[in-house]
Amino acid sequence: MNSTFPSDIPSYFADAESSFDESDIVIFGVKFDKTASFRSGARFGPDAIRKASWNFESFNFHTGVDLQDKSIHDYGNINFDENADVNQVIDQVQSFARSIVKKDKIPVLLGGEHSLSAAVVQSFANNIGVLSFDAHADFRNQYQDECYNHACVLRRIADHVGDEHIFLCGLRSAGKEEYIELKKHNISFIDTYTFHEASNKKIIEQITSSFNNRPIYVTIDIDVFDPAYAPGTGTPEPFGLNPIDVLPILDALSPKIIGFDVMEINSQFDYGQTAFLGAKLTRHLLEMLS
Ligand SMILES: [Mn+2]
Repeated sequence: MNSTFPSDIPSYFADAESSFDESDIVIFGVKFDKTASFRSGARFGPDAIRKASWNFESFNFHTGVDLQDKSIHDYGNINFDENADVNQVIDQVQSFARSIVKKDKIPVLLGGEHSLSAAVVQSFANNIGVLSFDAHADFRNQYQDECYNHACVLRRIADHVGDEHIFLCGLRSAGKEEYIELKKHNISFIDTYTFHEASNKKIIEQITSSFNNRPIYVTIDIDVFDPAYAPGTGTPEPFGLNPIDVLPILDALSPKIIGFDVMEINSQFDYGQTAFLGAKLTRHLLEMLS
């Protein structure tokens, strides 16, 4: 949709003005969505988030941070062969993310389909915890003959960090077999119905106690939010979270956060509101990272 964003805004994430070498945080995009099973188009996510990012003031009075004071580099999008399959792209993302992590910089992935998050998690040692915001369990061992399918991402993450070091927030959709697997593997989660009734304090306590002081990687599938806030996504699922309700959780965990991603934004299906939400969330997390 050409009219969603002005055409004369820069193509990089707003306020990400540092070079790679001088940066503490590296943003990169991956325009890949080949395993999409319902509505593809998450490949448009990275650039839509970047364009939307210019809508906001660089200073946020709520966090007290001016993003211009942070050393952030926007690498752009990772190049891959247009015939590349998901395994090849996963390998590329993993080695690129590893080059960031090795230099003690914080990786921030803009997706792209959710399967890519596993590659960034794998670029860290396996002594981390992963907080996943997702409407879906994505806990299938295989889907459509692929191990790295968007429907398997949490399972691949569990393979790396261990079942007990995952927390899933905002669940409201899982196949019956998948739900049984989730229970069998004893994955900690808070579903959207429980989340709605619980206090922030209780939710934060539950998450922090399950991570037991580990460093935390946060993966956000934008479909965790109610389609009223995030209609621009491949598999929208009603009864979702209200975006402002996740901020206290992110703020409480922020001293432990070592990287994050924002995935599955598909700007073909809305007027930009999902990309604006993704960009604002990205900015908020960037502001909170130490
Ligand atoms: Mn999802």
